[in-house]
Amino acid sequence: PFLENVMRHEDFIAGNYDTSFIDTTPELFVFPKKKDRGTKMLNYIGTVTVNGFPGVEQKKKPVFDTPRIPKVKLSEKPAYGTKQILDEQGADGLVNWVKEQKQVLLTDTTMRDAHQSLLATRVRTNDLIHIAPATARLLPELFSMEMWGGATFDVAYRFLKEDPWKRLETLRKQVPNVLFQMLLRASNAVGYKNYPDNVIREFVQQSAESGVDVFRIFDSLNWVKGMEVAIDSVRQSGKIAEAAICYTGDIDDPSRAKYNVDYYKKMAKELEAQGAHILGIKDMAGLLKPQAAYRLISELKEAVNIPIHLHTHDTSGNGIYMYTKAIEAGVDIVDTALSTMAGLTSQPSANTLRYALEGTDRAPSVSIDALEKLSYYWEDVRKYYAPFESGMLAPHTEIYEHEMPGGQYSNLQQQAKGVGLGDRWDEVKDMYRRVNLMFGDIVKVTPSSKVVGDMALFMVQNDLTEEEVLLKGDKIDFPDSVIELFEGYLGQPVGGFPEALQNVILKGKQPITVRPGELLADVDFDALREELKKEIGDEPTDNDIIAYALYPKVFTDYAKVIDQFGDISVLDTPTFLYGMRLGEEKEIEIETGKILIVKLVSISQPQSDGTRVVYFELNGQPREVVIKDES
Ligand code: 3PY
Ligand code: ZN
Repeated sequence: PFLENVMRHEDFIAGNYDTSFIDTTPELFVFPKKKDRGTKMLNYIGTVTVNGFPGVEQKKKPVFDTPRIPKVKLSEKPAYGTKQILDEQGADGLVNWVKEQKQVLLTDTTMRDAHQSLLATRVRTNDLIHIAPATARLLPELFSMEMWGGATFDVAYRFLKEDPWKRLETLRKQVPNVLFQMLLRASNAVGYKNYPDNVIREFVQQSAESGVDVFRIFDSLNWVKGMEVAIDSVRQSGKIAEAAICYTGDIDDPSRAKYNVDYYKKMAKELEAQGAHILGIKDMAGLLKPQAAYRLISELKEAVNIPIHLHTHDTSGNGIYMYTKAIEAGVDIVDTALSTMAGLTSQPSANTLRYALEGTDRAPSVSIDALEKLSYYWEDVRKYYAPFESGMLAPHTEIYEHEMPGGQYSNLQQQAKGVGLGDRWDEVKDMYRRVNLMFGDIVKVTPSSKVVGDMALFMVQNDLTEEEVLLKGDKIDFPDSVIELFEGYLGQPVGGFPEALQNVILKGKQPITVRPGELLADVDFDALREELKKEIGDEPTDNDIIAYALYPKVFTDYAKVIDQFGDISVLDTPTFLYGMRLGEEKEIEIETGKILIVKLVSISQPQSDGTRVVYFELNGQPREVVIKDES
């Protein structure tokens, strides 16, 4: 850089210098902070090659087959679909269209819940955009594609170092014909705590503008009051408000009478009155059994006038049987994943359900050939993410006992390992069940499920029983999340909190019973813009500001990584997770038409300061980067 500064200096170019030039021209030593994109990219590849990727223990890069992308005519526009119905006829027009369908409609969750549940949410935008154009052309009959929300927002910034808004906008361009669906945790947005009302409104508005059409809104305690702002914001945006009931317990088990059919019918009517366009039944752990599904759906169809959309996880292996009973009872839409991303803690397989319904008058009109071809792609891509698989190999019927949501299982297992309880995982699962009962039998879904998990770990770690918690509680420092739950900051559970336990946990603090949003001051977005601008040294976009409002530290950490390495979302996943092999050559398209050809030539032994020199060829020219070896 020094020589470059000299060559570019206007006095040097003008020949206006003598032997004192270097001593009298201090700006020659001011090197540009921003490195070029090529160098940044080599720095990333060097870093991940030398030090690996968090959560990927194997450092040697495996050889992967090229994913099989089905051949489609990209010159032909994707067929007319639900997106056009919404755009042309509005939310009510779309709802009427759903009601007119004889067939059961399908939502494909492959791009969100399936990988959230199987692969710790790690699937990158790069793998989605390679299959999106084919998906739009092969599955135009889908009701929707769930491809955003839940944990994808946080994980994109935190672990994948990519912008979730760009994912949404890019996919939207590629899939102009099928509704896009997201999971919204009501007042918790896509986070783990309640946010001020204006943050929820702004988040919904920006999501709608960027491409989300269907918002599945749920409250982690089934507290309808906590869903009001989110439902209203979605209605204001002109999009579809799918208000969901989280299914817990067992309507056919008299010992769980709190969550009986009447409880669900009452909540369904409340959500319809709140303005829900569609009623979601969110069976986040996969607890709804086949006969119960028939009964629940039959009674809900009587109770409300809006379409019913059923979601489940196939952990028990009963998913397809349960869906066929729900479909017999008249459910309008069900959530499925492409077969190679389905089953176990993910959704039931679309391919399997398609065959199961053959010959019935409710068979979905999706093409089996299309489902199979798209499944090949995911079979190949899933292998990239093997380090993030949970290790669950077969159905777990014990789900009916511990009731842990599909998306939580592998996370809590990791958390347990992290605190040294890896070999006591069976105890943790059983404690999860006991903590739920101790908490008064609550709904367990993000974020309430996380609190139950935190408490279960805490009790196993400290060898505590329920009785001991009550007896010695005044001397126990409970986890923060547990205190917040009992303070009412996640809302109110049906029937309230068990009082004796609440007193022990709160130690004299007064719980709230109003909507937390009523107590939280609105966020000043102008002030936030200024604050963020100072933090990242650049003008933030509106998307950046709302992301910063939701996840301040996660967002600024992400911004730092982008400053250091540039846009690494353009890398193929094997290179992103494993770096490069010696001698390997890669073409990296950093923007349309601009390609870097990178070859890894060699890596030096560690030097005395603990760094290694990584030698590359970049577009045929030798380049080297110095990487600190963290091992
Ligand atoms: C989420 O909130 O991310 C979930 O998937 C809950 O089931
Ligand atoms: Zn789910």
